[in-house]
Amino acid sequence: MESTDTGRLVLLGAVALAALLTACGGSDDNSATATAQQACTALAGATVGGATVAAAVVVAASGPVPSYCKVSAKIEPSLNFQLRIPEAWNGKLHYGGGGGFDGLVRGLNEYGGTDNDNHGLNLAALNKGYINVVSDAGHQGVIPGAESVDASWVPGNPVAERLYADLSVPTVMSSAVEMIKKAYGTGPTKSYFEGCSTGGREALISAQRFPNLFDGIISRAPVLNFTSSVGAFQTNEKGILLNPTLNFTPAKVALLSNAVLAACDGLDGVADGVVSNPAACTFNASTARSALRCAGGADTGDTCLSDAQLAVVDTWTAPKTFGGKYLNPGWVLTGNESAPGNWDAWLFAAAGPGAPAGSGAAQYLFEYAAISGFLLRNPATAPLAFLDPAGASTFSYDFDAASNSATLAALSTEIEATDPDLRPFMNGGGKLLFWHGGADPALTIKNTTAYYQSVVAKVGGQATADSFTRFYVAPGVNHCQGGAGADKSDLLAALDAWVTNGTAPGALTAAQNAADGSSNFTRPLCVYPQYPRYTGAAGDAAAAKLAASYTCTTPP
Ligand SMILES: [Ca+2]
Repeated sequence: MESTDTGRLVLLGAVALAALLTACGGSDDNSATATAQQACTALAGATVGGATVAAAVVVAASGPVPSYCKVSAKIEPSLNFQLRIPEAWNGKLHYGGGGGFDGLVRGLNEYGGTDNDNHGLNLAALNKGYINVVSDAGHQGVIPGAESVDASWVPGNPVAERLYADLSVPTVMSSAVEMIKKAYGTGPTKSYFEGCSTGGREALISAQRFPNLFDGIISRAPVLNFTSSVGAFQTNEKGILLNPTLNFTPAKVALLSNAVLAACDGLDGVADGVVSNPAACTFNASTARSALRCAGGADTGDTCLSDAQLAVVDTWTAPKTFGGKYLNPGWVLTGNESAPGNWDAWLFAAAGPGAPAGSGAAQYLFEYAAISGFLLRNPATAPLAFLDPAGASTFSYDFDAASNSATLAALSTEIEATDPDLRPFMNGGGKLLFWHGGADPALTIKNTTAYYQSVVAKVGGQATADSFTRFYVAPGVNHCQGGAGADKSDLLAALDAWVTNGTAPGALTAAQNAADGSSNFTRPLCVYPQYPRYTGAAGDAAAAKLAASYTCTTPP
């Protein structure tokens, strides 16, 4: 400990000297100038802000990850988090949210490769010079590689449950800021939160319940309505797993998608495989029935949909209410149901060869985990549905039973991010960006749209809302990333410009990148309710790939 303390004194001296030199040089850059190694030296082996700390420099190898100081910290009994400290700190903090049921400290470039996908938000922030903070939210999932699909930790673990619901972010922030002060002699000048899915929920929870914690927040595809989302997952998967002869083949999914595209793709000015003007698209489950139904209603092959298959489409699009008051507004038909990562992953995936369709689908796995862990609170819960000998036992959970009402109400109050009153956050100067993929098969965009509109009403109308928040829709994009649309967008830069310079964001630019990181095409990322309308030359394939050929347009 003595050598660490000595090192810290040397470091603090260096920081003070560097600050003095910066001041003498007349620079207006007030960020602390310790290197990653110096920050690591200051923190390694220490106990800071209630957390025990290990820290070491990770040296850059091939690939997109730079050299950085990796700070691994733990708050007893079970809250783990990391700080990733860059070589040249920009003075700001970026807190990257979790996903699913959390349960692991997410990697810098979670999906590997060279592409900073939308789940590579942490790496993108580190590369901009932010100190990146990520936590496991207070528990550890037990299935390697599927930690975030595990809720078997919930029964009998109220501390972890509360950390997951809302307290892990402020708890980690408190320690993280203390660590930064120890390493640099000063806290961050600005702190931002950015997350998708559960990370998007954590973003909104922070704005609603801890309005002074962050200067700016980005909520992507948030899990707003936990209870009704789980209910909708159950309803959707019942219609698939309980119908072993359903046979909703990929060819039939493509048949449906192509029918939607035929009706609606061109309504935005270009047939590009993305319905960017969904407000003008009237193709719905009823249209599908009249256009695609097999003669007589029985399955006669891949050129039509049987009545059982059309019932799946009905269920997908219909509003559903659970427990008398928890509304899921249903999904829209997008024409991207057949895109990889869409219905295949979320509705129909099998747990393995020979297993039934849906048994490995994400909606089923999350439904199973949420109901067995959070609602039935069954301590014998298997971590994953297909490991449970009881199989689809969660299908019998009745959201409408009076005996379940109190549990649903308690869980809703604890975990849902539906409070529209963001006035404390707004009045404190906070800025908030919403983002949602237009073809999200996990969380319906209708929820985010409705919540955004509820915020607009609560704060006093559109002009007031526009003073602190924007809602961006990314047409054709799946859950958080991927799909037929342009899924890459630098919301952090837009947020930072708004917070630090007062530059309110308008239309941004989104890209879809190839696996090697090169751009397939770009599009404007328009402020809701606008959509990108093609205004380039007709039939010009090169122009259609460029954002400059589109104009953000308000639907009539
Ligand atoms: Ca189109």
